[in-house]
Amino acid sequence: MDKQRLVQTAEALVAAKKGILAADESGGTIKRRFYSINVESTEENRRNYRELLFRTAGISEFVSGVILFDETIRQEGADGTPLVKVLLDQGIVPGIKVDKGTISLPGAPDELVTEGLDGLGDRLKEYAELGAGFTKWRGVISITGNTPTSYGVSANAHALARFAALSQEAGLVPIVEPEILRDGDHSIDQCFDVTEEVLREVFNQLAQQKVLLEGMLLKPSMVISGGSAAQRAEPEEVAERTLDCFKRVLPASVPGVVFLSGGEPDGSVTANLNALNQRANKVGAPWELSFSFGRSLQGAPLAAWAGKLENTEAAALAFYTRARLTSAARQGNYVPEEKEMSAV
Ligand code: 5MM
Repeated sequence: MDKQRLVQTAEALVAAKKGILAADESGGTIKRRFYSINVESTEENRRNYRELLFRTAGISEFVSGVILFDETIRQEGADGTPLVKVLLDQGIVPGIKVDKGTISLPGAPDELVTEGLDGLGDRLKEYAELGAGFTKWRGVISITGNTPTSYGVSANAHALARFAALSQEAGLVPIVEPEILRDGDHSIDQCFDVTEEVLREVFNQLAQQKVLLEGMLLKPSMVISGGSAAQRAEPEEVAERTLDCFKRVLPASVPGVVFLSGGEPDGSVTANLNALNQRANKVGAPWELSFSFGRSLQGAPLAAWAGKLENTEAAALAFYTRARLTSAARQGNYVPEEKEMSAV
């Protein structure tokens, strides 16, 4: 394992002002996203849409890495240039989603566990040859009256750590994503408790499986109120509770946190990221607090594109604007813009 290279890549992914674009929607997810704009999910449409994101002029100012799906890492742009090269030529690190989605956890039908460990070592070797510098695996935890159970938490944490150890062995920086879904009416206190339990177990498993913490990134959800909670916590409280939780369970040797957006509206997820960085600037935090957003970076450009070639420029502008504002929030300098407010 080339430890130095892992550390360098992890640090580059959370370089100042920059974060990650999650464009790794699997077949079913991209189909749903395209359905929302009345576009058929063909290979050509998926290529055209993702290529326009990757070729958006100036995007490397804000984007350090892009998480790809298996199809995309093998795909060529309209002029025959591999999409991986389009990214590498701009100094953007290509990454790859390597999990194979979730199934019901045996013996715990209300919980999910992520598949994809079988044969992962060989797949990682191929992805490294194709140009990937990092990998991502997502575990899914939901907060309900009877979940998560300690069995559900430990099964997901174990798989995340197995994935991380295998990735580092292949020279790839693992992005460990234990997503606690926002669905439900739970309070921010319940989210705090579940986040603490999950991260504690994830880092316990990472330590047991000898993962180099300096050569990985954490992709968590923020500590927030459930999406349908009667009273939702404001950004300052989200920032305070999230950092308080992390201080208990997240080792300082992890170079960075790249938050997911989780389906939270663009305005509020950006304000939350901004409050997190403002608080970290004030009270201090050992980790870079950045982003690895899917929906919150792509909602506006997807709507502007609407599957039409003539909308490419408008979609690129929408993506550039969301990336610029998210980068501002990543530095604690975000000021909502009027145009942006009407677009979301
Ligand atoms: C972009 O969406 C990713 C792929 O999801 P599926 O495997 O369900 O198709 C997803 O893993 C994403 O990277 C994270 O959930 C973060 O995305 P959001 O939209 O929550 O920022």
